[in-house]
Amino acid sequence: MSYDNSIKAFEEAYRVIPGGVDSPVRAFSSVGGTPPFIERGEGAYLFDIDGNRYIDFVQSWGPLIFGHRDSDIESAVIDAVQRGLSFGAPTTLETDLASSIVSLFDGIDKLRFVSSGTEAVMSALRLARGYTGRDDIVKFTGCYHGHSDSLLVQAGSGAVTFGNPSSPGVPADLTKHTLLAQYNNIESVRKCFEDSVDGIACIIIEPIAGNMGLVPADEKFLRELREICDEHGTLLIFDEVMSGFRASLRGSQGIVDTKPDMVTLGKVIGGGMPVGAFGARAEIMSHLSPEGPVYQAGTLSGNPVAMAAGMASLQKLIDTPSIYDELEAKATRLMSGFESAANEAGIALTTTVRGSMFGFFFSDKEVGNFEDALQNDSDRFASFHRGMLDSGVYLACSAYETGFISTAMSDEMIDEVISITQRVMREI
Ligand code: HOZ
Repeated sequence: MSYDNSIKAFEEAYRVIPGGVDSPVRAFSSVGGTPPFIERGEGAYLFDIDGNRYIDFVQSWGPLIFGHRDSDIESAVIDAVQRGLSFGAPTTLETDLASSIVSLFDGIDKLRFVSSGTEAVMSALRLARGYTGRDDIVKFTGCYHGHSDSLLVQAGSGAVTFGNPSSPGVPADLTKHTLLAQYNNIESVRKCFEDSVDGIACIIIEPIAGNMGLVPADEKFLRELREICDEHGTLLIFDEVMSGFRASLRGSQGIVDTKPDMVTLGKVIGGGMPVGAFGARAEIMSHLSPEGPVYQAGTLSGNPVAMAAGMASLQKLIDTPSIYDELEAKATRLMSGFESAANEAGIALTTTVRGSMFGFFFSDKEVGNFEDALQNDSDRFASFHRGMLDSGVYLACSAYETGFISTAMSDEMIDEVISITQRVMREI
């Protein structure tokens, strides 16, 4: 496979964009080589500017449940574009999408749209602090909630990919209010409550963590978090930017019983367009401006083209709920194939599936938290990633990200990927 055009494009991008990319993980730094520059997507495939074709398991990091260029979503976007790109004024599209989403999430009466997951989480935290009158928050090592200051502490995703779990430029005065607990370890959460001086406004968690690889929280652990929050008057926030509409139609709520006080959603509800949202029961949301004093705003919030794409995508999911069983069966087929291939090659591999999300670690240990995830053999991951890419399989370019299945992938395509995997596992 030749990457000549991408290599040249990367050099040119490097001159005007830091690292040549607009989001760090995309630079391929942890797997080596040059990122393919993408020309177009079609169904299950991506095509790069060298004319290479890849089966795409990244799916724009989650949103493209129906693959690239789904005709319903494309028509809805074209129709919206023809009526105007942005108004900075209310449209009924926002109400339609908000109504559909709140009807799916128990305990969420209202939500507000923003333009990204980072913005959704940042705004949710401000609201939680404004509502409770407390400053401290609890987050879990390895959970990534976007790049806002309070949350860029021991974050997974791009931060850990580059070995910098926290970032310079984030004042210690801010992060002193971010208390860290270990994922799936309730004692570490209790300790945060003992240590907190200012009182804890909220616990924020990815109930299905997708940014330290795919690591779901135990049901018992989530129940215990709910109990602790109720005991202390602390809000429980489920960050479902990745798992919302991916793990199930109702995100983690379709899988476990525990209900959060707030939910943050992101890219997936935009069907490929930039969207985020945060929601809670009406009493909490009434603290938000203009109903209440907690300020939050955005010119592109609820953008009509993004709302139209999100609504078209969500409507298809609501109309065909069996999609989730099909996607999960495909993800399971792929991960079983990866496991058998690793087994035959004498390589240790642990895999996980949640709905259309899949993850794998080059490790013989079950992964229950960030510290376990770091035991992954990163050199082997890099060789595996390269071998798969060179064979036309586009996997996330970091061991600490999640893979995604789309409805555009057939069982035959997955079987073809499994036979490639068998060869690559033998070679690495
Ligand atoms: N770490 C982000 C996904 N979890 C990467 C997003 C991107 O580079 O587009």
